[in-house]
Amino acid sequence: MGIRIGGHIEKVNGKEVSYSEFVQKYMEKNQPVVLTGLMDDWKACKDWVLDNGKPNLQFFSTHFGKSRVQVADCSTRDFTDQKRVEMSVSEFVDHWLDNSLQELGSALTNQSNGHPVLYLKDWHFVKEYPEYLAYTTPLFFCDDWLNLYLDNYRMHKDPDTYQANNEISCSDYRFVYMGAKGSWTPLHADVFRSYSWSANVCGKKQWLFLSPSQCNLVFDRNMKSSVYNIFDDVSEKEFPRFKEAIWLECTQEQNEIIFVPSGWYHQVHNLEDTISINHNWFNAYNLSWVWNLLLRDYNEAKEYIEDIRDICDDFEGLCQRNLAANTGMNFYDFFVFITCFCLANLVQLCYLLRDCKSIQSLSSVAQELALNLGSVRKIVDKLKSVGGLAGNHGFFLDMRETLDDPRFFHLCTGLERVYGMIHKQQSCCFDTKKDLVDDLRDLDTTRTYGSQAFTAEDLISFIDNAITKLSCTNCEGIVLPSEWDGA
Ligand SMILES: O=C(O)CCC(=O)C(=O)O
Repeated sequence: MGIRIGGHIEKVNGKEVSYSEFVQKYMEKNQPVVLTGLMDDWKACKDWVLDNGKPNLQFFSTHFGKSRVQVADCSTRDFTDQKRVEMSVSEFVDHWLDNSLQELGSALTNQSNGHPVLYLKDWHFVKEYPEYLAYTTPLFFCDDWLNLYLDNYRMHKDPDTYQANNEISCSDYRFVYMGAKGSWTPLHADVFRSYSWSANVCGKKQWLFLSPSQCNLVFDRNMKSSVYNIFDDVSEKEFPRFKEAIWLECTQEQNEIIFVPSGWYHQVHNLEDTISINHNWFNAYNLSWVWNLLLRDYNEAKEYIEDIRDICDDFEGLCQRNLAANTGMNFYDFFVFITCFCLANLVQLCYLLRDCKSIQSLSSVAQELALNLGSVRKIVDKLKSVGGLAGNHGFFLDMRETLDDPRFFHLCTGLERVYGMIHKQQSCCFDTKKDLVDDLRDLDTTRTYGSQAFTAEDLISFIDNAITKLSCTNCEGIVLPSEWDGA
């Protein structure tokens, strides 16, 4: 029995959508959409595609052939994913070209060539070739805290498992995918329950989506494992409610970009030889998805080792280590991450409000920063309510040290550039690092509340105190998000 298709994904011309419309209709409502018209000037669309619309594989061998990449064999399974091997881009291209030739021969004799379909995935192309500007991230996807953070910091530092050669693979969530017709990606929801966008430089993809409200339907009775391939003959005994699921379908053509919202399960098939560019990201609008996943995975990690609690010296520490290994970050990593963004948003807010004389002159950037702070505060409150940082063995963010850290300065200038672009406002440009740091110091917040955020309570006090002080000096200026008090 096939799957039930309940509808298709909306397609709109990206040039006719404003940023605030995109936020309201898609990011806030967590709805998928396909955007056209946003890839006109991409170098990738010229260099990577032949006149007949096929991938220019020779270009990859010539210019990027030595890169080591992860390649999935689409006919194999490794738990929830396909088996992967590492090879060079040249080897991958040779295999692809070989296979196409044999495919042609087999088509003539009406036989399958029996070769595996390989799919190059998760290639950190931008990190590896920063000078080659293959594309520009469309404005809708620029408020990206995840990649901005990873451009400056590591998400999880574990001295036991740290490997220098792992640098690239943990470095960011900006990828290139390349696969021949027939390559595919099994059913999944994205890492950290981030948003993602995926742009077809050439080729065509079929996407099948399941909304988060129906995701329980693809799980087994124990809610432990999910269906791998929705086109398989899925066992009713194992997945009793699978047949109730109603899917949304989309055929994504060349030069179209799909926005994948948080927590939507999806399966993807390359209907033609396809190259795509793909980012994962999160920001104030989907931060709660990240937190909810972390909490769920933490509870699972804890339950898994519950029977050794009594003989464990540091049970909580072990839970957090396992959480980081399975999910890619733990509560402490997340706490340091949000504290850092909280500080960066405050720094910018201080800077903008310094010269603000009245509410009229308060920019939409400042409103956005206040909204971000409100969203972070809400999450910190949730972290507090589950006692999420109990047993914190020295994981904290020293705010004063952070303010002096060049990496933090880069993060702030990155954030400032993004909101300047989004709100089409003249970048105010922190003239010097000193400017930026002095502004927050002027607020006296780090002095009053101490400089180190160890606990969720510390961070809440810090945010509230900073906002109160800012509101006193620029009173009517800041319009706090309505849910500020009731977090
Ligand atoms: O294009 C693909 O094969 C998979 C992409 C994907 O799953 C995603 O962007 O989340």
